[in-house]
Parts: sequence; C-alpha cells; structure tokens
Amino acid sequence: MANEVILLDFPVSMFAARIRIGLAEKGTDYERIEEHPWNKGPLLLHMNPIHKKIPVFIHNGKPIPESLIILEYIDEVWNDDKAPLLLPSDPYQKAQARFWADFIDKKVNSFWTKVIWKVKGEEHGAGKKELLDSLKLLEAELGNKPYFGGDSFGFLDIALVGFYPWFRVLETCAGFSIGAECPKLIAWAKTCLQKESVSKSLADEKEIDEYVAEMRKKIGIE
Ligand code: GS8
Repeated sequence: MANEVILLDFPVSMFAARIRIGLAEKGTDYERIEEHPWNKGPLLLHMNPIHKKIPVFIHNGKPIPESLIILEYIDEVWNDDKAPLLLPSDPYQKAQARFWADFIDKKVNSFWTKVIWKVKGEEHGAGKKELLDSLKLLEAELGNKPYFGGDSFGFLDIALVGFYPWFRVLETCAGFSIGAECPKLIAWAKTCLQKESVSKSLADEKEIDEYVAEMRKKIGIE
C-alpha cells in the first residue's frame, strides 16, 4: 500500500514542531511543504478548510488538522515494535496526558498570545500572571520526573517542548525569567533537547526573532 506522508509545515510553529518530533520519534519519512499563516496557499485552504491553520498532516491524500489530533493519529498508525508509543497505554495515564496537553492549548497558548502580541495594558499584565501560573502548574505536574510520563519521553513532552525556543522572546516581553520561576521546567526542556528527534525539530531562534519582528510590524507594536 502506498504510504504517502505529507506535512504542511511552518518552521517557527510550536504546533508544527509537535508533528516533526512525533514523526522523528516514529522514524517515519515524510515530505514537508511549507505554508505561511499570513499567506495561505491553495493546498492549505483545501486541506484545512475549517480552521485554515498549520500544521496539516496528509496521509495517503487524507488530511488531518490540529496538532494534538495529528499526534494521536500518528501514534495509532505507526504502532509497532520499532515505533515507541507516544501516549501511555494505561487508560488513566492516557487521560492525564490528554488533559495536560489540552491545558497547554487552552491556557499556556492563550496567555502566551496575550503576553507576546499585546505588549501593553491590563490584558498584558493579567496574561503574564496567568501564563506564569500555568507554567508553574505544569512544573508541579512534572515533579521530579525526567519526563512528564516518567522515565520515557512521550506525548505530553512533545506537546510542550515546541514552546521552549520561544521562551526567550516570552521572557523579554513578560519581564520575568522562566529559569528563575520554573527551574525544573528548564531542566526538563534541556533533557528533551538531548534527543535528536527534538533538537532537529525545534524552531530556530533566529527564525523566531525574524518572525516576531515581522509580526510586530504587521500588528503595529514595533
Ligand atoms: C493551532 C495551530 C495554529 O495556531 C493546532 O494545530 O494545534 N490548534 C492548532 N497555527 C498557526 C501557525 S503557528 O502559530 C496558524 O496557522 N495560524 C493561521 C491563522 O490563525 O489564521
């Protein structure tokens, strides 16, 4: 059976990084097609007509949007002795991993957006506090484990680690040091970075800086 795997990708995206890491963990080859969130090509609009967002995973012509859903799909489809499971097999642990991944998208991501792109005013101040509280909750969930799921790298690590190269920008915008506030989270990110699947998949900091500069210009907060 043909096994055509395509990722509609955007290099600085923490969501697309999840898919790059997941596929690297599974040892799956794929074709990357770059899309840009402000200049959406016809393929992206056709493959993700509802949200029109990157990433989109296209498996044998069939599109799947939304990074966490894609990651679960990859985990189910590439599931043999050679491909480590990303989600725990225990139902309760699996539910926990999904809960915290959803927390990252609902809380960390929304406050993040407020802090990075809304640089002034009440919303910015509230966003900063909420973001820090969310990161601290994640740090408490991590505890003293090397990875969120215990001794092995998995779904929740992948869901969060894509944000790591953005920490520097965030610290500049928020005026706090994540390393000082959440030292265990930084140590965890560094452990994740020792894996080639992560180090080769994360966004490049210089590209992030360029994107942030373009984005600020675009929304008028230079
Ligand atoms: C978020 C994807 C997203 O925001 C997921 O896949 O998990 N919940 C989705 N993608 C951005 C690029 S990365 O910042 C995007 O495509 N934005 C375009 C838009 O908002 O129109």
